[in-house]
Amino acid sequence: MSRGLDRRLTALAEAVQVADGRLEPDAVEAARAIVDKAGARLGLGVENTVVALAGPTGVGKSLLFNALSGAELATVGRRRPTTSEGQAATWGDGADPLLDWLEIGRRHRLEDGALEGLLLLDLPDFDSVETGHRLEVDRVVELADLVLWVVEPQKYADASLHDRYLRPLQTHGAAMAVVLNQSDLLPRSEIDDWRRDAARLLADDGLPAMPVLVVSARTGEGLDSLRRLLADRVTARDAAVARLEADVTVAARTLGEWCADGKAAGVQPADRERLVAALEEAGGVPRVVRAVDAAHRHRGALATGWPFLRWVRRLRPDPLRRLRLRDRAPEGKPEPGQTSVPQPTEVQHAQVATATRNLADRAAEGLPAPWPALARDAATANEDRVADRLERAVGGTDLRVTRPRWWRLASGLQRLLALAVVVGMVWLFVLGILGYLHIDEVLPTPELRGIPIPSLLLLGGILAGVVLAFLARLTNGVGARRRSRTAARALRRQVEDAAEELVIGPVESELEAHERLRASLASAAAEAPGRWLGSRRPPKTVDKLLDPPNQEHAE
Ligand SMILES: Nc1nc2c(ncn2[C@@H]2O[C@H](COP(=O)(O)OP(=O)(O)OP(=O)(O)O)[C@@H](O)[C@H]2O)c(=O)[nH]1
Ligand SMILES: [Mg+2]
Repeated sequence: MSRGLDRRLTALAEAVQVADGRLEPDAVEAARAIVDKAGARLGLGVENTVVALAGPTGVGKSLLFNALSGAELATVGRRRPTTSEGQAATWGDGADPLLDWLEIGRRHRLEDGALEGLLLLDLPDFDSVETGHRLEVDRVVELADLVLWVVEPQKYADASLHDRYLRPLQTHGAAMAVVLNQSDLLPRSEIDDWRRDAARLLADDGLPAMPVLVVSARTGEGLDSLRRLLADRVTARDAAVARLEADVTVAARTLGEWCADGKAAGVQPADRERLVAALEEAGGVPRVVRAVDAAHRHRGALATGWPFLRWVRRLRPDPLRRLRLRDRAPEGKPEPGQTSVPQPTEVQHAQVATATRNLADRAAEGLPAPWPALARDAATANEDRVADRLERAVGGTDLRVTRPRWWRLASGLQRLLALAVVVGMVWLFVLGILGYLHIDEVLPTPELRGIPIPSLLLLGGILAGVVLAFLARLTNGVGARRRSRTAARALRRQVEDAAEELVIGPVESELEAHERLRASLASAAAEAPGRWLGSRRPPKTVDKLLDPPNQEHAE
């Protein structure tokens, strides 16, 4: 019978789990209390039906209790308030665990076939001067399966009844009835007007379908109808489930006030892009990319430049070494605190913070409070870790700065050309000295096509070396650009991972939490989402659809 309720309770429990720590603690606690109460109540079985008599003082609750019990169990008094402690009359066996749970000490066992399973409670007055009475009534009204609101001709319109109990319990139409007592005090002609007026007030409270019974506890008039109503509910054993269903509906609606009826906008690609760009700036990525470019040119010049000018190059440090970055880091194995890439500046921090907040705000668009704040908190929760995480991302990136193979060839060639220059120079120097000593006839100078070979070696060596250096430089420029692009892509991937881990993941998990809450509340409320989610007060029509909420269990 209660499979639908079980499903709804499971859904509500899931919703409570998601809502915990996110939504208003009081509302979450209230929903959790419903889940706990329902578990306890269902655990005690639905064979017994708990019916509470509640109402203002002196309306005749105790007399009615006695009349239904057929015994002088309760004290009926003229001094108000009379009843100060709840007491129970039970029809049939097995009510004790339920009464223990209800914390009702005074118990009377009765025999009556028709009301077998009824557990009737006489309560103190709810508008008592005694706070203890009020608390006791509120406690039991919270737990009872069916509440009979007892009033009399003077008190049926009391604001405390309507404002404090009936209107807030709009959803509980199936778990309540109104008993107009002391009808013997009115002339017969006025009784119908009274009933009509009471029904009108109830309709105003949002309870148009609630049963209204006119009785007199003194004369016994109308008590048969009341007994019939009780017998019906007791034999149907549906009151406990109906009551809990109404409770679950209220809890789901209350939590639903913090839910949108659709999905959030989600993380926007443009915002993700801006965040990654800001993180790249903060992590010094442009600087590293420039260093990759410069390092390749630098190393290329050292390897392939004109040997006689290399010493100038050697005076300058290697741009990548200067940042203490490795050419080839094993990807995903960063070493924190190893690089000399500068820490983010204040301005860069601020830019990351702005991009983060914008991303969170836009992602949570379409959601009511507190979700935008939750998304923002999630997005900024890792703010302190940004600098470290970026350093790890940059330091751990495999920059893939490789030395091209042709450098060795070019380097060898340059060495050969340099040798030719030196040989030519020494040769010419020796020739010069021999000429000075006028013994240059001793060593004939070989020629190639009329050009003396030593001159050819010197000049040709210089010319070829410079041309080779120039061509190599052009090629190295191309290589540097290609390598810096590769490095930029690898760095971007790492920074994207960091953005995902620090900001985007946490934001998306909040949006998912909202989705989960929305879905579980929709199944907990057993209503189509959108009818009531996100609206502070559910529309009346929904109440009508749900009243009585146990219809679904009639099957
Ligand atoms: N005429 C008339 N008097 C009634 C009727 N029901 C109760 N009374 C009287 O109303 C007075 C109060 O009745 P109780 O049963 O003690 O009222 P109660 O609602 O239990 O009051 P508390 O215990 O103070 O909350 C008593 O004098 C009853 O005799 C009724 O149907 N007709
Ligand atoms: Mg009483």
